[in-house]
Amino acid sequence: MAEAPPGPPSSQGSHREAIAATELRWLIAMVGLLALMLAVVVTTSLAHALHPPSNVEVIDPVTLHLSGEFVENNLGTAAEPDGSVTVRVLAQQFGFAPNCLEVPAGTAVKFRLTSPDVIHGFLLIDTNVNTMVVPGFVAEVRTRFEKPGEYAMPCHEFCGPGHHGMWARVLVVPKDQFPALTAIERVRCAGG
Ligand SMILES: [Cu+2]
Repeated sequence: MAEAPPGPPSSQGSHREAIAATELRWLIAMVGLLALMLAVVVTTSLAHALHPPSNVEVIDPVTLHLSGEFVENNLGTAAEPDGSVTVRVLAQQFGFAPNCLEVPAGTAVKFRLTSPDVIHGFLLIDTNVNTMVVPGFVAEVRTRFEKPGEYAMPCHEFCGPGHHGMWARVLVVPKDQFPALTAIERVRCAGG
C-alpha cells in the first residue's frame, strides 16, 4: 500500500520553522527563569545571610531525653567560653521546649534543635533563621541579633492536628543584662 504523499516541501519547512521558533521562545524563557532563581539565591545569600542548612549531625530521637546535650537541664541558652551563646531546643508535638528563648543582643548565637517525633520548622521572621527540624538530625543555625526585641517563633512545617498552636518566642535582651539572669529566668524570659 502506498504511503500518503507528503505535503508540499514549502509547507513542511514553514511548519518546522514555527516549531523551532516556539521551542526557542520556551528555551529563552526557561534560561531566563533559571537565571532569575539563581540571582535570588545569590542575592539572599550575600545580602541577608540566608543559607540552606548545611549541618548534618545525627542523633537518636528515642534516647535524646535520657542523655546527651538535649536532656532537660541543658535546654535553653548557655554561655560559651568565647562569649557566644548556644541555645538548645526540642521541637515536639505540639510545642517547643523551652517555649521562650532569651538571648543577648550583639552576640553570636548558635541555635541547635532536634525533634523526638516528626518534622517541625524553626523560623524567625526578619532574620536569616529558617530551617526544618528533622527527627534523627540536629538542626544548627547561627545568627546575631543587633538590637533587643522579641521574635515570634512559629512552627512552619505542618506537624499534626496541634500544629497551629505550636509556637514559642525569642526574647533578645541588652547584652549587659544577660549575664545576671539565672538559667531558670532565661527559659522563662524574665524581663520580657
Ligand atoms: Cu511542629
